[in-house]
Amino acid sequence: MIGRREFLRNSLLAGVGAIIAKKFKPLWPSEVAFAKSSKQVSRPVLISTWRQGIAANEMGFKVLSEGGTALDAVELGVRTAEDDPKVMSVGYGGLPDECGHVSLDACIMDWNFNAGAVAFVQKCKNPVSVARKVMELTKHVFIVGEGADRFAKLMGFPEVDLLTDEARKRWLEWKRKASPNDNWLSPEENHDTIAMLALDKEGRVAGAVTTSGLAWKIHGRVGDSPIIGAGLYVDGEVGAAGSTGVGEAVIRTCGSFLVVEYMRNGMHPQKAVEETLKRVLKVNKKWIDKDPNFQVAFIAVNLKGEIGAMGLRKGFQYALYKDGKNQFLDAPNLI
Ligand code: SD4
Repeated sequence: MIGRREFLRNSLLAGVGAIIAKKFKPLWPSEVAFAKSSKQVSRPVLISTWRQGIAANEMGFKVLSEGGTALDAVELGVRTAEDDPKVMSVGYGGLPDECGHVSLDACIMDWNFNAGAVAFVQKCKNPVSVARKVMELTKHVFIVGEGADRFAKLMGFPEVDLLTDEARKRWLEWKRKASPNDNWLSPEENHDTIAMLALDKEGRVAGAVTTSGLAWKIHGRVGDSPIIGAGLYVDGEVGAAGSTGVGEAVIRTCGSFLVVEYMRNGMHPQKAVEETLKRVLKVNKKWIDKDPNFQVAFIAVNLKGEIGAMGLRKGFQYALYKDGKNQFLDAPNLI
């Protein structure tokens, strides 16, 4: 048993030690926050946008359980949506542009700032995997259009006609009703891009986004989804963020990058997505005020496994795999 005097001496020394440590080895605010709550670390975590996120998370968890990394989890996770023709806003079966052509956009990013992206892909149903090939096998980040289809073919991806009978039927109906007042921006017809983020047990974080973009868009239009910093951003020392909704609004604010920067400065992911949506609202107010369907939403995760999810308007839903449970949840909204 230690005596009172020894106890006081020890506490004094510990106090002095702490002061010296503080003086000579400053902790950054994020390190302090991490140290304070490191006991609450929860891994793995998978978070994906909209209903198709449920299947994506299931697949992502399977991949992680079989020894895959966070990167493998997001790639194979979002492919479940790309392959499903019933998901009419992603991959095969996606709704076409105003000319009846389906064009796909996707990107992927890992915890070491490696990134790959493709846009305006018209012949391959798994653009996320083509994006991963761009990331791993080339010195480029972003390949678009004919070049992206050519690259996909070279990489051995089969050529596919992406327009299903159902999507064509919907396009014909839209054309019949189309008016000169359409602004091509209303996400009413589809708002189900999948963005997926994963944090694996080892603390590696990665993300992927894949979409057929806004339905009936102008031929050649590309949104935020394949743009690193807009539709997705990952920083291995901080966390990751991804978006869904009207891409133009996200591009104008570098949305996902902003979420990650807010987290870097110590914000909880929930606060980070909220602050970013406030910025989106401020910058895009003139368009948002005019259109009650104008939706933008973000998801985010930090290295402790804390998450954020929020929509500009009511209605945004996401799937969260955490602590062994895969749940489908309603996100809060800003306005
Ligand atoms: C885009 N952000 O092309 C995509 C569309 C989307 O949910 O997310 N829909 O602008």
